[in-house]
Amino acid sequence: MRSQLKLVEGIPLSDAIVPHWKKIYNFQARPGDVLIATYPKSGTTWIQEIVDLIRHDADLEKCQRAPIFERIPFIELLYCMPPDAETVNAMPSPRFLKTHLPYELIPPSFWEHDCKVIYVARNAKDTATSCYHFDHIAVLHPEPGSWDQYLQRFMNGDVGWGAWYDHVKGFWEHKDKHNMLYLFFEDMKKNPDLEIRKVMQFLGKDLPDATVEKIAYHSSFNQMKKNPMANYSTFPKDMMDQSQQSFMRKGQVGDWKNLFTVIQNELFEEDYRRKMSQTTLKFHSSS
Ligand code: PPS
Repeated sequence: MRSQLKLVEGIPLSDAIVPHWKKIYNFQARPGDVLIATYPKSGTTWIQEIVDLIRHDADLEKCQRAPIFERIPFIELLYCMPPDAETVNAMPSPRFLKTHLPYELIPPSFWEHDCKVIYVARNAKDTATSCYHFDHIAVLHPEPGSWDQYLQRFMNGDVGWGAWYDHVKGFWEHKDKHNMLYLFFEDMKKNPDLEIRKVMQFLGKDLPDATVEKIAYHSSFNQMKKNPMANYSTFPKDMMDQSQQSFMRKGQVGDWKNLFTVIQNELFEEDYRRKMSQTTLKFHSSS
């Protein structure tokens, strides 16, 4: 059964999440917890794998102890699929957690405890492209419809977790108020070692060059695609049907060019300029 979207504080969320919203918003973060926050399809799983590798000094056995969605649980799903809230409450500190919630909806306990937040942003057109492909296989999202219909909904923010524009700007504009590292998917592609070092430094880890190289290798697209603990192949099939298309789809910058028509691109750019005109946030590969 496909999810429908329902509004929470004006943000469309899956109707699998909405009945549990109060409990999710009241999630009790603990001092030392680290939150990975992203808009969907922006490199969440990639940064999760990097963080887990850093945390375990690139010990592969430890990093293959469980699928990524168990190692770094997704707080919005704690009341509709495993790992559940009880399991997450029993995890030793520091816990590493994932969310797609926009800045305004982050459970306040993360800010109260000054938890570290790692935000990864991906350029709008590749994000829309990845979301569109993913929505064909992910039951938690409504059917995407045609690409043209989907793109319109993306531009209107009528998609799960709301408008990309508000999401990336929300964290960007508040990053200096918090213990937050703001990264870009495109930078991670261009120079993974450099971005891995930023994460290490943020997490207070000092690892030798050889370990950084090992982390970059094992978190590369090709290695993660082959790794059942990173590629979602163990995720319930009734929630994500990878028979037609893999979760680890292409992992590229600029794949939007294979989907946007010239006219769609022009309309998108015009709308983008309006929505992003008041921010200092700039993406390197959005055109
Ligand atoms: S989710 O479901 O929102 O948590 O998805 P998320 O992990 O944020 O995003 C999935 C997209 O990220 C790509 N990906 C990677 N790209 C490059 N390198 C690595 N290691 C990597 N891991 C995941 C994945 O392929 C999805 O992007 P697309 O463009 O669809 O391929």
